[in-house]
Amino acid sequence: MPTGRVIASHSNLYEVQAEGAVYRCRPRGRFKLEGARVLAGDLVTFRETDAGEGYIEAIEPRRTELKRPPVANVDQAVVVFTLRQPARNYPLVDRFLVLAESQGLAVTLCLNKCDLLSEEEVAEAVRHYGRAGYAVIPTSAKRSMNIDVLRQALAGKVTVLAGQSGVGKSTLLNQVVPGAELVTGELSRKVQRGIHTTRHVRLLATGGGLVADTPGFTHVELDDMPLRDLAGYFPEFHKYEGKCRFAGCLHDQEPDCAVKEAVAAGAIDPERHQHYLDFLAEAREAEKHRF
Ligand SMILES: Nc1nc2c(ncn2[C@@H]2O[C@H](COP(=O)(O)OP(=O)(O)O)[C@@H](O)[C@H]2O)c(=O)[nH]1
Ligand SMILES: [Mg+2]
Ligand SMILES: [Zn+2]
Repeated sequence: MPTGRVIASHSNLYEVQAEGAVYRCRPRGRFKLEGARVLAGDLVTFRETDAGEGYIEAIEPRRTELKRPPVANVDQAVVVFTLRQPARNYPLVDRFLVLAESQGLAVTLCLNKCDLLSEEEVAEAVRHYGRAGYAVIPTSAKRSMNIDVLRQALAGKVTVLAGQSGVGKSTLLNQVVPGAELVTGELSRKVQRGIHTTRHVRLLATGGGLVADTPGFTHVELDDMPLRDLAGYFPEFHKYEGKCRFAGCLHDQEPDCAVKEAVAAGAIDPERHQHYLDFLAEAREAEKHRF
């Protein structure tokens, strides 16, 4: 039986891409009994019944599984941000980064709307996140700047774009994937408010890779995040792991904390550490209400 990749999910109908052709497939009835659901991004075995149609017989084990949007086997998140229209919002950028890290995704940042920013502002943002261990691709969808660089970053991988509404995710994707024809701007916001489109996910093909046409992590609360895991989602903290006086140090009020010493010495950015503390407080609060 042929194998393929689910590139789109509708209510109970899936598009499976295999060797350049697309098959419209329904899942086997027993999936429902077993509580299994086919997701966009799944690698599946299917049986062709009619020309271009078939049944999904088996789902391969998933490497990763995102809830919002529901996509399997995502390799990376590209977190898109800007500094104007909408204004700089690093607390939110860091939240997207933590969500992506907690899902085990590789992360690249994309600083869009560079046409609205000075060279110094772009350099500062690249340096800020570079110090935290992230690559930052400066783009302007409006001026078609560095679209090829972004396209290269997506090649051969399954990617979701994440980021605040209005930063230009759909506009960027329209440039990266010619013919994508995603709705952008005010109109897209109206459509989003009106209907729930999250169950309909489509992966767009680009350079042997796939990119989700719905934004990742639309739900940005850190509800279920265990306190102790949070520091692990800040890559620049990693090299201080195990160097604090107390085992299990949360890098908050504890004395002789290697992370806080690194902040004081200028090796870790204080704003990033502050956002870590903010998220920690939020996770503490959520933990209280869990029992
Ligand atoms: N100046 C400028 N505007 C942009 C750029 N990219 C997108 N926009 C505009 O920003 C608005 C929001 O874009 P959209 O792609 O819908 O953002 P999304 O919510 O992240 O998908 C639209 O009016 C776009 O035309 C850019 O690089 N420069
Ligand atoms: Mg959009
Ligand atoms: Zn510590």
